[in-house]
Amino acid sequence: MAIATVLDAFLASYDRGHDLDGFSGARLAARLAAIAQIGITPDGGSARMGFSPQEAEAKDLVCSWMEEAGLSVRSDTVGNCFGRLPGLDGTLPLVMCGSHIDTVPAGGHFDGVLGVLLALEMVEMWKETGFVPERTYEIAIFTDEEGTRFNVGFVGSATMTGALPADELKGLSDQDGRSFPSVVKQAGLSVENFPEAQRDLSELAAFVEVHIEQGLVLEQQNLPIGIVSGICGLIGLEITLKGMASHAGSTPMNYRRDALVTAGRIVAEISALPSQFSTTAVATVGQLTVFPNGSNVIPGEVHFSVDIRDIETSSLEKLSARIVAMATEFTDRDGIELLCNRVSFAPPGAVNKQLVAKQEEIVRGLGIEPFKLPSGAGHDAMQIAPHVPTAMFFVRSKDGISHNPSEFSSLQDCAVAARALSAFLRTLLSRTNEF
Ligand code: HGY
Ligand code: MN
Ligand code: MN
Repeated sequence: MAIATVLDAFLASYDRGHDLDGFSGARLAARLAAIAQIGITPDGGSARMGFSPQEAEAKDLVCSWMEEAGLSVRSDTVGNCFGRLPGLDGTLPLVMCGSHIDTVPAGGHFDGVLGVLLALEMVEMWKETGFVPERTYEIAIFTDEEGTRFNVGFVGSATMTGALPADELKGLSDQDGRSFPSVVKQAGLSVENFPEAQRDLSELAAFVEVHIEQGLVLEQQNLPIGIVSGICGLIGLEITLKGMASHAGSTPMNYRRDALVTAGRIVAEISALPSQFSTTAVATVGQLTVFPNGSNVIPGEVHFSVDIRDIETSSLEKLSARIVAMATEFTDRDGIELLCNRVSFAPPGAVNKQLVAKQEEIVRGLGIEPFKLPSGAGHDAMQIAPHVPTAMFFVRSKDGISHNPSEFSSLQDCAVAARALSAFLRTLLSRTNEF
């Protein structure tokens, strides 16, 4: 759907009766539309790569709203932005809530953005209802969650936790050969200063992220929101096959070392493997480039990505190992050279059981059946979960579509998510709650 359609539909079908507890559907819709305009693509999607001018512009816009709402705003050396609402007792560990606003190359308007805007909507709601938190409340906009440019995701959140040392980033280059340091330098940052963004996570009592589900489960359950029971881990591989470029016309078929034919066999087999390991395992080849990429040249070299996910580390690792073994088998048989690099790894994210129980109570209190579901998608929350009690809410995705301009969640469902998030955070922000 083109942006006007998505966002017109967003507000047009909204019943203002859902404007409860200080929530304003019109304010959320206007802000989502304003961000959607930044990096809009010809087909009405979003293109705001990490460290791009578009991501920076969108972060600046949200930071201006945070300042207008009376928050003190800062950004760290990796480009994460934080808006702080001081609590009555600043000595207590704080509660953080947030997500990301960078996108995949032709993404939608809700992935990450909804979580950031709802984190800010809390402050607006609490101003209207006179709620003052005992603990400090901090909104986070994590930079480069998608990792679109360098195929390493969660750069902002993983740098904040210390899970991603700057040295692992310095050697990266994008598809145009641009180095990571030079790209972040253009964004006004220096990878040398990234370590200063690492945070003492004992300052955080809890982390909460609201995100669109990006799947079909809540729609099938006919529920507006769900409670995330765990976040799939992921392994990223980069594979290069080297054959022999040669003339497409004069080279007999049995005399070829065609890297693309072997790559095709491997890609097809990758799609068949996950079900042999678990019902939640998935594997995707999302990027593939052919060299020299001439219609009359036998492909000499092929590069492709493999994105592997599962909720359990053991099956995730076994699937990854099987994919590498299969690729080795196929390339040996075809006389093709294989280079395989593991470029990213994020362990499965475990949410906090006590927080989940509190979420269930809150959702039930809204008259909605609490429903727990795993996240097949990765989120900044999975970087923080090993260090800080963490919880996530999901908002229903229309037709389960995401990473696509047609990504859509209804404003009604967002209003329900806002009320659940507000009630949940108000519990966490009281001094008496220890998790
Ligand atoms: O890839 C993911 O799961 C997320 O969208 N970064
Ligand atoms: Mn995403
Ligand atoms: Mn996301």
